[in-house]
Amino acid sequence: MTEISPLTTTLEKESIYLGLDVRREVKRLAGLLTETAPGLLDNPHWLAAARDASCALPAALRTALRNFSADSGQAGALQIHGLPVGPLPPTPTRRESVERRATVPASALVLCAMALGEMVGFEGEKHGALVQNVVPVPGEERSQSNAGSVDLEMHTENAFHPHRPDFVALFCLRQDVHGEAGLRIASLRRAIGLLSAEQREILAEPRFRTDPPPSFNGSGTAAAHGVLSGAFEDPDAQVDFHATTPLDARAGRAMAALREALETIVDTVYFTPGDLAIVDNRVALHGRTPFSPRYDGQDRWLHRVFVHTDARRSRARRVGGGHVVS
Ligand SMILES: O=C(O)CCC(=O)C(=O)O
Ligand SMILES: [Fe+2]
Repeated sequence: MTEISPLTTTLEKESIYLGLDVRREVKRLAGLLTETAPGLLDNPHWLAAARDASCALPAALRTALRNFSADSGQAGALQIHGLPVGPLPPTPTRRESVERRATVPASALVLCAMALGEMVGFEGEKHGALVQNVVPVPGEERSQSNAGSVDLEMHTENAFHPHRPDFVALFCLRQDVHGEAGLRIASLRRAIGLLSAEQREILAEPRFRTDPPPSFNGSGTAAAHGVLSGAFEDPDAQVDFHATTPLDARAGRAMAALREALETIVDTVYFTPGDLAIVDNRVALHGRTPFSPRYDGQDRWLHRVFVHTDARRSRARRVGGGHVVS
């Protein structure tokens, strides 16, 4: 039997509250970016300015982000409270909604994301936009996507994709009026000790398949893969409990055990506006509790971005070296 050693991770804080001076400075930097030509998030000139501005973030915030990107800790997630949001229009209700304009909240999110690595979008998802809206959409209530409002099953983001994000950042602009919607985060680092060595070995074997959603036009791998990979004592996860299929009965039982272990340690985050949650998509899964949208312009509204720590690795899948992964 393989020996299981305790994990040593170093991140001290899972949640940080920005002080007044830091808030003011982030707001000032975000404000400058709203005025930076051409004022469009997906534009390379604007992104270059945002990358520079990210380096000027207050040291306390920059340090927290840098340490988190080096080691996301037992929680595999970081929450930052107190980022600027400002006055908002009604919550969008359209499908595939994205933010293209350099607004204050989008700029604040980009400033933080750029401190972790390079932002990417996916061609098959929301037109490759870097900043996407996570909003409930009428008619999509039951969909297993972020447009739905039923329980969203725990998943690795874009689990099927060889260049799935390293980090997923979700920034709250508006919470739902009933306060029901919660982002659920489950760290594999907290769950792994609840599994037997045999279950972990099965989970690491290519006995699972994750199909891409139809919008991705068959890109990605439908080849069999392990749900766990890398270090036995601190593995990476690749699983979506809606989209991943075990290929035999023992694999199915091991996957069910993993699901139960994750449910034992899952955390639920109820946002207030200005809260940012960054999930390390390699070691933590996320999902969402059900909620009751009203489609009255006051529904829950998050911005979402994806980050790669090493953009070079996906170069063959990014046309022209841009930020959209195919
Ligand atoms: O709505 C949420 O809190 C999370 C939705 C989600 O999984 C996502 O946008 O990737
Ligand atoms: Fe997700």
